[in-house]
Amino acid sequence: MKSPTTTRSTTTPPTTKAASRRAVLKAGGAAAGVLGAAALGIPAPARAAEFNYKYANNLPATHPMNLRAKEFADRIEKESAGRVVFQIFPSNQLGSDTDMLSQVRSGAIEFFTLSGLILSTLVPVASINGIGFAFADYDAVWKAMDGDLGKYVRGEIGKAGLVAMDRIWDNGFRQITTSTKPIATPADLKGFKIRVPVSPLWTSMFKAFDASPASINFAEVYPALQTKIVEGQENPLAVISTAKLYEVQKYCSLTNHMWDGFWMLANKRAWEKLPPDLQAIVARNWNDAATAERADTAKLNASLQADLAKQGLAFNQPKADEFRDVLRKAGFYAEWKAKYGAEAWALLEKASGSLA
Ligand code: X2X
Repeated sequence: MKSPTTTRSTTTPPTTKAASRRAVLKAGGAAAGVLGAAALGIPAPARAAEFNYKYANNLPATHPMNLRAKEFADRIEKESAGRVVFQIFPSNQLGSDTDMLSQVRSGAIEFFTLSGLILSTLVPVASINGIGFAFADYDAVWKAMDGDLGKYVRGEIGKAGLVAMDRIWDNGFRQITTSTKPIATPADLKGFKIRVPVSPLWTSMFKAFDASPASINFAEVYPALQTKIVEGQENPLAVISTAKLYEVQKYCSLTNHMWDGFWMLANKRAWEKLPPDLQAIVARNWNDAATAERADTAKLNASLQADLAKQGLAFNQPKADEFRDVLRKAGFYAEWKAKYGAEAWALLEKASGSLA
């Protein structure tokens, strides 16, 4: 979207809607609901910057991703002397992940954070970090994603016409929640109705457990659990907490079955419109925001269990090896190695160790 390049006014008050939206964002987005209502249908921002860009995502305004995005968007505005201004649209305000992926491709939104697994509907290799039980811990994750595997994936994203910032943001290791029973062994997943994000890797993995996965965008997860369209879902604790999934789930099984992260994606034309000095400011700040968000999220994922237990979730800790064995015997690793190809698989195994 091209905005008029008038001088930024500091005297004209912003519109009421924009003012309340900014107030909520400033307050740390304490109330996603209020933010959602305020931002619905808002026109272009009152302050005219040279580059008014939209950044959209699927997470609640209270998640570290949105808190850090707001902080670093402010830095971008300051460092660029007001030439680049980001409006942040959290919580699927601009549509589901599937919708937003189309929008960032067309240029209707300029920036968008998306799970690599969902991005794989466009860039097949982007789901590779979600291979079941590949990473033992965060050290292995960052070694891969800040190293050769991440570089390879970003190269493929570039070939598909999107620009990925270097540092992937943390979603986290994923855990299974249910309204019906704890998942203690792989047998508990047989016939289990579980929501998975829209991605062939997720469907394939839960089918390998003989579960009954349903592909549902995150925007619909809470109501799908509430109305019992599905029995369970899987997400890191920071998402289970900020999206209040504990209100509609009883059990949380700490399976740590995969690591998931969000690529900060830019529409290519919007990126190339920024002169090099502004590209440098934007890239550095989004990468620094990712670093800060990783620390916040890892801390939350490690500390939230007690909080969530107080909210009524019953926790159990299944044995990961039993689940991994089922995947191996089902031919899951062999199948995905063939799909991604030997080169990408070797880059994964460099950080994960042998997955055969
Ligand atoms: O859709 C999900 O479950 C979420 C929020 O984790 C992702 O964006 C992949």
